[in-house]
Amino acid sequence: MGPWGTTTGWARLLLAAALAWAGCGGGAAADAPDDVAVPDDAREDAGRDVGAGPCIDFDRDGVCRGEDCDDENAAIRPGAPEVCHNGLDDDCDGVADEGCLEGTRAFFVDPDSLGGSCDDAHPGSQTEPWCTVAHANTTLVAGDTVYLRAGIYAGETIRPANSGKSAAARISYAAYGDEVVTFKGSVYCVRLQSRSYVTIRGIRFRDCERNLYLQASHHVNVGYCEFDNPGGPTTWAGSRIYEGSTENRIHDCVFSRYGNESGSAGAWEDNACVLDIGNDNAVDESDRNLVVRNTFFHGGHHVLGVYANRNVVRGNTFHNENWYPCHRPEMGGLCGNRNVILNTSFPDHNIRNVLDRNVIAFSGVPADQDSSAGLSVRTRDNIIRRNAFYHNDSSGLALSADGGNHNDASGNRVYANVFLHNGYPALDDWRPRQNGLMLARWVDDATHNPMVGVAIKNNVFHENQTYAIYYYYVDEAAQFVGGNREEAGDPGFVAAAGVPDPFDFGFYDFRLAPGSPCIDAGEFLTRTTNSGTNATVLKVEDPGYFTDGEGLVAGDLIQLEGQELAVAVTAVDDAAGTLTVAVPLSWSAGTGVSLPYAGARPDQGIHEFP
Ligand SMILES: [Ca+2]
Ligand SMILES: [Ca+2]
Ligand SMILES: [Ca+2]
Ligand SMILES: [Ca+2]
Repeated sequence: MGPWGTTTGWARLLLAAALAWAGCGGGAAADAPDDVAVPDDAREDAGRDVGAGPCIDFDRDGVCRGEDCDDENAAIRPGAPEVCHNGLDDDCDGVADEGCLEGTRAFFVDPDSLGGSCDDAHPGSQTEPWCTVAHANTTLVAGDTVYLRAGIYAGETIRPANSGKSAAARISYAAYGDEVVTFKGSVYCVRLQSRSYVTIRGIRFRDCERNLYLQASHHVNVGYCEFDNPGGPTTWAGSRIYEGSTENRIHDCVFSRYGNESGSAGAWEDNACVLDIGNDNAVDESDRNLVVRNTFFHGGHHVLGVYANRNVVRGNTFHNENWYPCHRPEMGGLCGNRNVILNTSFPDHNIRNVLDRNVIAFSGVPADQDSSAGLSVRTRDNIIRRNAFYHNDSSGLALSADGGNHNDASGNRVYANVFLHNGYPALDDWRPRQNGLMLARWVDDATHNPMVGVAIKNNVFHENQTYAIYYYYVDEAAQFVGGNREEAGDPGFVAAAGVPDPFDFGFYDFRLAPGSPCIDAGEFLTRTTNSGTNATVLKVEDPGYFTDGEGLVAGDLIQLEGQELAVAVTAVDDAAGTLTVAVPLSWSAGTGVSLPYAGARPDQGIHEFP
């Protein structure tokens, strides 16, 4: 059995949490059998499963949705070849990119001499291993893998002198088998500057001053790692992907605990964040990175910040309930904050990010303000869909222009999300903070961009305190709003009662139960403006609902009104107003366009029934 032929126990726990939201657990049928390293779903054990139901096979790969860990990508299914280095689990065995380091030239670092006495003058074999990662850094060339044996790596940094050359010829650092490899107390855990094609896998990092720093680097894969700072932050960002770092893939990791209260009496501040992509204060094209199936929690100012373009953030879980000591006796001396922020100082930048199928929950009370949203968006034209927003302190989602003309939240496409029980701020009794979704310009003057063209469709709002959607100095008539279920009674989810522990991501089940009023109650997202016969270019009113996957994941499947075939989008042209699809279709002008749906029309919410 080679390294990563099996999955460690802690990785299994992560997978269980991530799969519940990555689409793999969203199907109508039973969860995966136990022999694929995913524990049984607690919901089934509690007798709450809705049953197998009919076979839905949107991607027509011959595997029904419940057994297909991605039913919107025909290349991903049980039995498919595992595609290496894409950060995805192509064969649905519960592990991404397994076996992909086998066959590379292997070296060993073994500080505790488990396989043989270590010496950096050794050849680096399993029985004659090196002692230090520092030596590996200077030695590895493209095509090499260094396996790290169990132990504490105090003060070490992953910082290769060379780059890999291609996806197949990488430089890789991996924990050996299931062994527990822990870096501790380094100035940097990982520091890559102008490096590419590097893989880091299965390593725990504790209390490094800076965790994962990817600077001007590309095609770096980081999987099954943990970055945690119980000792508190030493700078603003625990991890950063910046200065034009692109096409990096961060998957199946845990990023946690980077934040505290700073300042002094009368001016307490919320300090630090867990991971930033791009730069809030400069144009930084750290675009098209993939952040998939990670768990993020406990940041000071936020957990994840995105300040760049076309990044894909999919199937992650976020929470930031009150956790760090602060001077708020009314909160028991503990503060939290927002989960995710998309911000910019340059309104023409930092657009078109995709936030899909994430859980964004339990934002907390900051050290410096009275409330926080789950997701705060101050940039344009992002796709925010199929996320579950619940129990956030103020809004689940806040679209705002906090920085005046530095910000512009126009043109976001907010669809098929669930907003449950947001907007009950512990300390803030101001009505704009008490809703599911808020669109706000704080000042109604020319120094604040108007917010226009926001699409809000097919979302389900339930048990948010005051309103589903609240507009503050924003013209509702200038947005595209329709097909939502806005505080209209029980939406008929499979399981949405009670209050989960913030770490229990499987507690709610936002699939629709039989008889749900959300079934077939959504709208088509856009409509064609041309007609076609066996054609592949659809002109549509608004192509911005859809993504071609940015070269990171498969393009969206779309399905036309009155048709059963879902086909993949291969290009989205905003300027031309077109979608190009992989398989020819025939349609008339005015035909509705949706993500894949069953029945007569799309459903409301995250999951299509049955
Ligand atoms: Ca399928
Ligand atoms: Ca599939
Ligand atoms: Ca796999
Ligand atoms: Ca893969």
